[in-house]
Amino acid sequence: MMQFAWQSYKRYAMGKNELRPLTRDGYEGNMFGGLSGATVIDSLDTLYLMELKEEFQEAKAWVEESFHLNVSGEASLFEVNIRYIGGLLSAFYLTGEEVFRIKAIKLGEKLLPAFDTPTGIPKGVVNFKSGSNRSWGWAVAGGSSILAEFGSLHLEFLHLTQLSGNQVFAEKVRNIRKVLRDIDKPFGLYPNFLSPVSGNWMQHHVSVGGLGDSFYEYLIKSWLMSAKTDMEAKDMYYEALEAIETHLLNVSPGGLTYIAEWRGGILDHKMGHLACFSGGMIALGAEDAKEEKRAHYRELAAQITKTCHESYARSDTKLGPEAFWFNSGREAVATQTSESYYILRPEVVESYMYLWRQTHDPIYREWGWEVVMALEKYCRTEAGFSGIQDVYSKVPDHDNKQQTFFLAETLKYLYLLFSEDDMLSLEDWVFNTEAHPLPVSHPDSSGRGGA
Ligand code: DMJ
Repeated sequence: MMQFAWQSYKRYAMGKNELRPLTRDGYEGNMFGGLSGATVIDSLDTLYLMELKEEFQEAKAWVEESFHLNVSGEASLFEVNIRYIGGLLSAFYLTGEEVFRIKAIKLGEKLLPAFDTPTGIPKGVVNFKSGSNRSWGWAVAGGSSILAEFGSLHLEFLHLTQLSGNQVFAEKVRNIRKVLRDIDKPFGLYPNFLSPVSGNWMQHHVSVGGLGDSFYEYLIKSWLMSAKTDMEAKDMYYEALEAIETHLLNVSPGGLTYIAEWRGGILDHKMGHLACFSGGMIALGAEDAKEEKRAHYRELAAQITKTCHESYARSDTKLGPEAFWFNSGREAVATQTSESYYILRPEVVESYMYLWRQTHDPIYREWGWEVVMALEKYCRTEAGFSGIQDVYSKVPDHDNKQQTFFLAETLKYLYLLFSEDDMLSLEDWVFNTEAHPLPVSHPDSSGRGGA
């Protein structure tokens, strides 16, 4: 599947950000500030791991010859960080090739103007030409930074400092941590919108899905990546998880455990596909919890992952919708056609991978295989893989996009699900939120991971 996805991209869209398989052309999108080749950078480590050597060399050659950083558009700080910086860092740690290290650092420097705000909380958008920054227009009247965005820089920025010797990257993310640690949190919860000017929350919307998700993930992973020395990250993670459990966690009448969304105390009884990463996160964090909580977190992780599997199993295609609800007697299904699409997202197979590593219960490989079969049946087209508009229709209406995270994450997590545990051991690696592996900073480590 990876070979087919890569070769289709190479044939029709090499150097563009993403392949459009129906129209057989490339697409640049508007998130990357004029940078190209997002699929190349996002695919490097997956190709390398799968020992697709020729394909990896093609990707590497493109980075060496054609990946230019002298671009001048507006970029998403978050997306450039998780996809480009994350992809380049992993490629460096896996191969030791300098080109990846150098380009990661240069690109990191281009992101720094996003942090020029009164609080040091970065704005979401950075202009590569002028060095100005701004918030997304849709984020509480254009005045907010997004928790999942400014909260998902920590892993990559610490590695940028380690590989460049430049402390500025680490200082930026330590300051974000300090602001978040010191601020009052309603019921211990972290709302999704924060003003980078005043440092106050802008709206009391809390979600473990979109807008919030990877902030929580980066707390537990910061702890793990620090070889379990970053106590602050550890404490913030378990405190946040307790608040989520108290205020957002629910069990449906049919017995399905889910994490709802919280709006100033009122719950939306829905879970986004994005929130399904949380089964894996809770499993990953279970072993370092207080002893009396460990078994509980293992069980919670399994129950949430089971619910996410139900959202797949209850569709006609056996792929899950973008969001699913628990109300009016309907459970784990989308209630509007506008939420019925599947865009090749990874979160559910990501959780299967973590739960497999933790339990070795064969059910997770069975569920992963169901996804493989469904992808082959409904998402494979003649010229690459595509998302679909409606998981409840057996006649696929393709969305004409082979998302870069399909190659970075979905196919990588599926591959790891069917690999031995020492393939990127969780003792030695953490995955950034785009599934790019970064080495744990063991006290005796040389600074390079080695595969
Ligand atoms: C990816 O870019 C990352 O996993 C991000 O954290 C959330 N959205 C997509 C995949 O769904």
